[in-house]
Amino acid sequence: MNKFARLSLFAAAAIALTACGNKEEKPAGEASAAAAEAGGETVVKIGQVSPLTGPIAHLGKDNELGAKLAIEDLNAEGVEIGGKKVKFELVSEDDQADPKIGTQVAQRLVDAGVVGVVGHLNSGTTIPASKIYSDAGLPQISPSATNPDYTKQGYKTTFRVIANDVQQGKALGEFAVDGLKAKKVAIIDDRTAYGQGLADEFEKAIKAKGGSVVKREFTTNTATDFNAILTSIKGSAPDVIFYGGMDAQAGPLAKQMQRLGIKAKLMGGDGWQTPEFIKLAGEASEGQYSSSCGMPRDKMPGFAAFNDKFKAKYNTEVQIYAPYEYDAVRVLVEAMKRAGSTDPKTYLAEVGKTNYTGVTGPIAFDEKGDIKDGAVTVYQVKGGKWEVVSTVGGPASAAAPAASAAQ
Ligand code: ABU
Repeated sequence: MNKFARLSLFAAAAIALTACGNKEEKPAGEASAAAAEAGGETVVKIGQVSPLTGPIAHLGKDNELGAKLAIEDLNAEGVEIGGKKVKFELVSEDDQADPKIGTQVAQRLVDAGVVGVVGHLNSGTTIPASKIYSDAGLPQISPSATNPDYTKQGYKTTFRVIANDVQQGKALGEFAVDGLKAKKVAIIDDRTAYGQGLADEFEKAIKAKGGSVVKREFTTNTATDFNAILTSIKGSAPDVIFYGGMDAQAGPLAKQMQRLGIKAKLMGGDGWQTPEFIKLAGEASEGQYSSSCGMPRDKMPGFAAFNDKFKAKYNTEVQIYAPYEYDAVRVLVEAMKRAGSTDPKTYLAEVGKTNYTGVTGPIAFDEKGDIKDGAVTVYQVKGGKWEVVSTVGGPASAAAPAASAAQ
């Protein structure tokens, strides 16, 4: 090989190495826009995050299946964006309901080139992860995180498709005093962003209504023995015990209340308005109250069809957030369609302009990214099933009369 040939070879190798380096250094947001082209279809990745292992894995899997169904439906329908056929791919991550793992998997999704994220499930993971998505310019829609702080951070990328805990805590507090005529309440929370935040809002509402909080106790989101707390609460003889947390704790808590002969009603929020609570609490679930941050299922325009399809495909019942997760995926894709682009830099602005009726009802966002006209529905377990008691807020057609003497 002569000197000129050796130099040419060296130059070619240097160019090739530079090209490789450029590819790896491409920012995650741009990598996502450069979605892989396969057989004339552009593959577009959407991320979802929820706890797929641990005490609330049943809820995390419910969310994941909601997203999976949306992706399957979209691919079956065939979607064109900006004149190109698009195939959607779900990239699902397990954050174990742990804030630290939540940020790690958020970064993994950014690096994987997703163009938007549906999740996380828990407020405690959704809030810290939102900075990572905001820095990457990725729209994030939570189907379930209800702590108000999520959308208060000033990010342009944060959205949620359910009512928040300011609305939920107020609705529950007012229901306890006006509906159940409770004068004395005891409050327990799991010290998570959700459980503690909701308990704080409930306490505010109780006090605003003239009720009194006779005990405030706390536990953790992995505890299963509440006997010491309940024994201390029993002495204060509350009318209602409020639990801010998830069904994995609310179930055993209800059972232990019954074993200790506590007659107070147990009340809480969307974290345990689930079939799993009834399963875990057994007969101790009967008569207890909790709420969801949405309309009753029979008032949701698409729930019946969604439920049939979900059960037929996955052979399991909807826990709680799957339809909201389904809608969240659809909201992202509708925004891409309107923008004519799957590039988050281009379609992000369209997410905020959403005006879409999904499975769960009308979805539009306020300036912070919270759903407009969010509803809160209070339920009671009757005959081993959750029955609607009353709905506050939401589209006018969804409102049900407030129960004044439900017991
Ligand atoms: N909204 C209840 C469960 C999720 C959360 O906010 O932590």
